[in-house]
Amino acid sequence: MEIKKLLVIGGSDPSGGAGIQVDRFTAADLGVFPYSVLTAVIAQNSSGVSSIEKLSKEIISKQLEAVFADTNVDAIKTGMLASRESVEVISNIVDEIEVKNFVIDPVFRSSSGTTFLSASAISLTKVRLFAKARIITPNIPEAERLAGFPIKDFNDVKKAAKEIKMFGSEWVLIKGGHLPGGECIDFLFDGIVEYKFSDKKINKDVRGTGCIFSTALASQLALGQDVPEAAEFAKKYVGDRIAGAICFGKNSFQTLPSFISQL
Ligand code: PXL
Repeated sequence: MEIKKLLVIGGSDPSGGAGIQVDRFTAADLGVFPYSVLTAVIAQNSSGVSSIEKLSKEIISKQLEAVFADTNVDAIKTGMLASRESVEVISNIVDEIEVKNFVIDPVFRSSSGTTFLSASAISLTKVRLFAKARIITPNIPEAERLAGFPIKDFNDVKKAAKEIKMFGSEWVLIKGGHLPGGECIDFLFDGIVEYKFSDKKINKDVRGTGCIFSTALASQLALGQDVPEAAEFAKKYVGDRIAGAICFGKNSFQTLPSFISQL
């Protein structure tokens, strides 16, 4: 059997609730081998972020070179990009290797609200990275930032998806979890076809759900599924992780991969 490979690029969370650690768990849980390149080291736990050290352009570049000197990957997923410099380095490598399944989770803040990406780095991400992506997966606050207007209901979600699609990605998926109501409705759009994926909202303070969702989606793309199938799968998978999340720390809940949990 051929093993599929996913490269995740993002920040480190020592508590394993978000970032690279949860990305690696997720890919492995879905039978995909995870490569990982760090953009930042973050001191954080279930109560929040206490410190961030962004890695230099040079070491990010060297990590990418080290991975690609050995192997090709079937998909790349980016999470926290940390700086303008890392956006540039990643943009260059994506041009060189021409990966088909490039998934961008536009992480601007931590789950607890700490800023992860400056306004100028967000602008650069839009211009340099989005057009190379197979899919980008903003949540509601990220979609508001990208579209430039507030999102109050599902109609606004559709308008925002159209706006964000203009940056040139093949697909846009807006995660609806931050909207009011008992349902969490995700909207997937390729410029023509619209898909809606709906699930019951679970009221639990769980970190890293966006990381899990985008990594599950990228893993399914690496395994050969098409985008709507992969998005539907990822929603169900992250729903199970939220349902099975437990409290290890003092505040937010911790997700567990299915090889540890019963779900
Ligand atoms: O969930 C977004 C995210 C991404 N990457 C890292 C994080 C978080 C949220 O806290 O810590 C490293």
